[in-house]
Amino acid sequence: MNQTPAPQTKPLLMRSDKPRPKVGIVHLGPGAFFRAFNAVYTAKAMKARGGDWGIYAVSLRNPHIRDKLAPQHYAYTSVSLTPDGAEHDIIEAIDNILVAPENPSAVLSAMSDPNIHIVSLTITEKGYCHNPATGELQLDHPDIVHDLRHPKQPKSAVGFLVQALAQRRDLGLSPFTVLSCDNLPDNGPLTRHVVLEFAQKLNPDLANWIKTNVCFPATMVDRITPATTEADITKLADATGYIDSGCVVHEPFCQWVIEDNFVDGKRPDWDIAGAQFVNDVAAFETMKLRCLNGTHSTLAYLGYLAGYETIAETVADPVFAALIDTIWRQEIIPTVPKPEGEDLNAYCAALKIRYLNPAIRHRTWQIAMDGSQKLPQRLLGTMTDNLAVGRDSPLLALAVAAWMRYVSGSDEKGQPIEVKDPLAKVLRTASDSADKPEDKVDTLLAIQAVFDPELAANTHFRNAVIAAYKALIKHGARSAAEQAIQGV
Ligand code: CS2
Repeated sequence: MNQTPAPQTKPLLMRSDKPRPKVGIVHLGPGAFFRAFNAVYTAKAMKARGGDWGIYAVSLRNPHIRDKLAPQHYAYTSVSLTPDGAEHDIIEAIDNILVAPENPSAVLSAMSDPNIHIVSLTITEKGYCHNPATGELQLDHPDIVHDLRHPKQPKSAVGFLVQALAQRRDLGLSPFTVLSCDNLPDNGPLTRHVVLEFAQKLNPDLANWIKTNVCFPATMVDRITPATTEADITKLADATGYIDSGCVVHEPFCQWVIEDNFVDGKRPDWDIAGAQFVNDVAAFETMKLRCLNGTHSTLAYLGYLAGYETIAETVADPVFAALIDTIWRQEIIPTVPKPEGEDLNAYCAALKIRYLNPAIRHRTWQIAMDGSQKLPQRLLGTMTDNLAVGRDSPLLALAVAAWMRYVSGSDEKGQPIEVKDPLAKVLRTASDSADKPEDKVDTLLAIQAVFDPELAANTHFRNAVIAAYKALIKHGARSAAEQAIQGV
C-alpha cells in the first residue's frame, strides 16, 4: 500500500556567515514596517558604504517577533510584491531582538552602550502615550504612571528613552539621536516634547541636559506594508525552498525624508539607499499624512462598511476611486504646501496606482485600527485648515462619520466589528449612550483626546459630520459616497 509521503519539511532560512558589523542602532518596535523599511535602508547603506550600523531591535510588548526570528539568527526576507511577481531580499541588519518586559535592564544597557548613536522608533501612533489632539504627554497613561514611579524598570518608549539618556549622562557619554519613524505630524518635535515633559517630572536637571544635547530629527516614512499572513510565508517557501516566518511583504515603493540633524553628525549613509536628507521635513510630512494616510483611513472605514476586505478592492470600485480623486482635488491638495521637487497632482495619481496593486492585500480592518490616534493628523487637521479659509470638506466629513459608524462596533448588516483602538471602550460607550444620529455624533465629538474642542464646537464641521452620518445610516457607505460626490 502506498505510504502517505511525509510532509515536505523545508529548512529554515539561515543567516549567512558574513562578518557582522558592530551595533550602532537600537530600534524600538520590530514590527513589519520596521523590517520592510528602516532595516532595509540600513542594510543597503551598509552594503554600499560599510559602517557599524547593526541593529538591536527591541519589542516593548511581547516575544512573538523575537521567537520567529531567533531560530534564523534574525535574518529574514523582504518580499517586494508587484502585479507581475515578487522580488526577495534577505536582510541581515538585525543583530539581536530584545524583549523589554523580560529584561528591561538589558534594554537600558544596550541603549547606554557608547557604540549606540541612534535610537529609532516605529511604535505606532499610540506608542508615544500622547494626547492625539494636543500632543501633550498623557500623565495618567498607565505606563507613564508606572514609569514615573519606577524609572529604572520602564514600560513605555518615553520611559526607556529618558532612563537610558539619564544613564548615558551619568556615564559621561554623549546622548544618542532619537529618530521617530511614525506617522505623526512633526514626529521629531512631538517625541522631544513628550520626552521633556516626562524628564521634567523626574529630574529638571536631566530635562535641561536632554533639551540641550539630544537631537530629535523629524522624518517622513512611506512604504505600504500589510501584516504578513501564513499564505505569504507559504508562497515564499514554495518560491525559495526555505521557511521564513519572519518575512515581510510590501510594495516596491518607498520614500524616507529625514531632517539631517544627528548628534555629532553620526548616522548611516541612508541617502546611498535612496533616503533624502533635508533641512525641513514638515511639507513632506503634511503631504504624506494628508494625501496618503488621509485617504487610507477614508477608504478603510468606508470600504470596510461597504464590505470590502482590502484597499485594492475598495479602490477598484469606481465610486470609491472617484471619491478619493475628488477628495484629493477639492479638499486635501488645496491645504498642502508643495514640498520641494514634488508635484501634488502627480503624487496623488501615483498613490491611486499604489492602492490598486492587487498583490498587496492591505486589509481595511488593519488600517482602521487605532483611529482615535490617527484621525487628528490624517483628517481633522485638513478639515480645520479648510474651515479657516471658508472651504467645506463634505467628503472628509463622510470619512469622519464612517469612523464614528465603525467604532459603534456593528457594521451595516448588524454584524459585530472588532474595533482595535486604545479608546475602543470609551468610543463604544459614547456611541451606545445616544440613539439619534446627531446625539451619537455629539457624544463622540466631545472626546477631547480626538477632537479639539474648538473644532468640535464649529457648527459647519458638526453639521457636516451629522449630515454625513445620517446619509451613512440611511443609504449605506457606498451610496452615501456616491451621493456625496455628486453633491460637491
Ligand atoms: C496605514 C499606514 O495602517 C495604516 O494606518 O495608513 O501604515 C500606511 O500603509 C503607511 O503609512 C504607508 O506609508
